[in-house]
Amino acid sequence: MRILHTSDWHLGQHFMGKTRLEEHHAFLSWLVEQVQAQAVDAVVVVGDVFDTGTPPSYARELYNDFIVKLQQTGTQLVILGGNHDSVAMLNESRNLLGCLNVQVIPGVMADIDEQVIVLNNASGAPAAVLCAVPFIRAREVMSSESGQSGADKQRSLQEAIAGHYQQLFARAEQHSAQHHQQHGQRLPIIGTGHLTTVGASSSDSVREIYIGTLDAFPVNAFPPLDYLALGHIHRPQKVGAHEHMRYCGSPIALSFDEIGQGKEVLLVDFEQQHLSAVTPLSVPVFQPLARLTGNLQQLKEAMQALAAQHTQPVWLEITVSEDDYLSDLPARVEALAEGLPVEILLVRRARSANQQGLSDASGLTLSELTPDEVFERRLALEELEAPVAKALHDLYRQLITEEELS
Ligand SMILES: [Mn+2]
Repeated sequence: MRILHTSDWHLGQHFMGKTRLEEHHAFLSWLVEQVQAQAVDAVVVVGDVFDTGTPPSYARELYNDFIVKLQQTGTQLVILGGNHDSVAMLNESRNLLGCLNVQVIPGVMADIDEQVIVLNNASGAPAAVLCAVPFIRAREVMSSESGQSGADKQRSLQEAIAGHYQQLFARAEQHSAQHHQQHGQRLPIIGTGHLTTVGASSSDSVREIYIGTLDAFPVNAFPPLDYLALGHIHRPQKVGAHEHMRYCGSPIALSFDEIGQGKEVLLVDFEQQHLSAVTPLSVPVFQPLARLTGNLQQLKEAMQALAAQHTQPVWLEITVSEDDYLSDLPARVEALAEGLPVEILLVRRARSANQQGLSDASGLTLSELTPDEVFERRLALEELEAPVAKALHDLYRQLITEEELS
């Protein structure tokens, strides 16, 4: 039995004025080829299929076309909702896709038996049970108790999520035991999740981690699954040192800080009833990205070096040092790129990090700052004593957490 574990496609992502359509199209074509070449029995997509709850038509078309192509290979597909996905939007085509060997779990289901899915091998025989857990919204698993502090809410949510896993796991064990009675062999139990667990590291494009939706779900609160397919974190990694608890990561770099992460999907094999191997498959780089830092002269040389290494245009994030006081900096940087196969998506000033104020003489724009940085900068404009500043900072965190949990 071979599963392909992937997540965090973010179809329809708008990236500093660029569309990812070409990359996503290339990735999904590659994925269908791999499914055939690697004899995959089931594909599991662990959330953030789309970048927003209202994806553009071309992104929906990519999704639909992928499903049609995969269906032609006879491979079972399970789609889970992530925090970027709209439950309602994924739900629209759920029944329709059910006719195409696709199970869509947009959110926690009213009938949780629908989240226990039997996965079949190539010959159509049951080979694994999936506890299909999407991104969990607090209101789906707990009733709001007013008066609870942010920390209490966090704890209640954690307990509710753990309870949800236990419920599904108990049902999956029944399936497995029944199979054992009939065929003398239990079925491996696979779980999914779209959340942060302790030990996982993050990146810029996973903003929720910094502002704390669910800080981190403890690894030991998961039931004893044979394999746990995780999504949400874009860097592929094991959780702790556990071979069987994995983030597959996003298939394309979704922010400049994801450059060089080695994007992959995971082939997960079960022999008899046990996990036998997890094999990463490297996803080709369909659009090269690079980050360059230096003064104007150094940047010019770095751009020329990059141009010599790549045949297709490289998307650049530029940080200018030394020369960053120049008021016509963007134009000067653009001029450096003239005639070279590079496209500059973002120009930063090295000194901006030390400068105060929301917008300042350097012309630093809001788009170069994260929401947290905006708050910190605004706070820095006030002359506050340290305890007051800290209290305001804590209140801000708490507000953000409560907003995310409500
Ligand atoms: Mn996510």
